[in-house]
Amino acid sequence: MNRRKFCSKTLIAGFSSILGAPVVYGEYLPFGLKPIAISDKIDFYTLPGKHPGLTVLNDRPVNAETPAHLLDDRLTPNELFFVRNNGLPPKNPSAANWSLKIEGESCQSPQSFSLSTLKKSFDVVSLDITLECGGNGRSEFYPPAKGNQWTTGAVGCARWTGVRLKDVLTKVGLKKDAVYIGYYGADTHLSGDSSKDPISRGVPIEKALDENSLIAWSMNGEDLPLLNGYPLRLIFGGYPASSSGKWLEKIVIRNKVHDGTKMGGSSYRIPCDPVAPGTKVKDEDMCIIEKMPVKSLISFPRSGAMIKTNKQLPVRGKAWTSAGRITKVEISKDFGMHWFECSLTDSTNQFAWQSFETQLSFEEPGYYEIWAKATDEDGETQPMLLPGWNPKGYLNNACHRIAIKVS
Ligand SMILES: Nc1nc2c(c(=O)[nH]1)N[C@H]1C(S)=C(S)[C@@H](COP(=O)(O)O)O[C@H]1N2
Ligand SMILES: [Mo]
Repeated sequence: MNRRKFCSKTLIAGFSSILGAPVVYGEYLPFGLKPIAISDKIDFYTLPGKHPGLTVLNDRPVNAETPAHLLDDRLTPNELFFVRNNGLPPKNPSAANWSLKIEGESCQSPQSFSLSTLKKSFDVVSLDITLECGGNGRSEFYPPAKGNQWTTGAVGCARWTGVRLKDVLTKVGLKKDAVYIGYYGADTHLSGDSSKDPISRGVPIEKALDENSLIAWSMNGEDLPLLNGYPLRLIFGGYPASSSGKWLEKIVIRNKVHDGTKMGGSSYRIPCDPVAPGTKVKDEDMCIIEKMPVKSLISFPRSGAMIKTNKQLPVRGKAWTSAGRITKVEISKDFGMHWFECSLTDSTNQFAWQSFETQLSFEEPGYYEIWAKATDEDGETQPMLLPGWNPKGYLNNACHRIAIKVS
């Protein structure tokens, strides 16, 4: 019998330093084998309160997306909800000492509300609302757009509980010239410069006064996770999620379009008129995104699934829109030549995503793609190929595609 040959102590020490952790049974590791976490580049980096299956795109600021197959739940669990930070979250925010200021040139009587006053003084409502980052799908644009290379997972739908922003704004009073609101959060700029905001965006006053616009402290019946804005945030369905301010400390009522950080230039703005890919667009020709497009995503099976011929394969997913409700979701297995209509659940309220489901079977062995396409109440539908290129790669609502191998 051959005696096993083991790795030397020096080699094990080297592995340990690459892994950032001691290799506990290192002395038994056969010579010639490398820890798989080195050869497969396994990522042990997990975010506090978040599922290890999230794809971390950046850790400073934290940006993490949810793989499509982990978006199969009717409501996205808190630990699976994507994270998009522009700065550094507050360290240990205290709900007990939290206060929300409402002020601004178009505010009649500026006021501060503690979290408990908010909860006591206004109607408490819960709504299922989809949040999607304006840059979701950015990775597909060509020429490429700078920024987090989101694939499909900067989206989720949760049940948010809080008070209507409208009720709070009515309490402090709007001056006649109020046209916009802006938010400020307790997160800090990456540079450490406290005079700079990581982001301070907002919405037109009509959107702020919408029944569905919330100041929320709870997500799926629990406190907000720290990374999703604990203890208080704004929720605006149908808008780019960048308007849903996290760690909310202050709302300003403005007599002009809010001019906070990331309201101008190419941030969350697209050419007012379509441009050819790669075009440089002047600031004055850019318009603020005020509507997220109709979209869908296949959450089962996961891309790369292998199945047998003539087996019924269940296919499931989610669809959402800023306009009313989704009226139809179709699936194709032949690159969009033929489409099959799926069964579709109702939405619980406006801006909630809806679940679709169908079954497919495949007669011939080989490679297939399954594509999904949603249509909303306005008759808007998803393009099969990339929609209009824009400098920052926003609003990609091309059909979601997954790959299947049949044998
Ligand atoms: N204070 C604050 N609010 C913020 C952000 C931020 O960096 N700071 N990011 C915005 C952006 S760009 C998005 S897409 C959403 C992401 O919300 P989530 O991290 O809860 O998924 O929060 C928005 N609200
Ligand atoms: Mo975003």
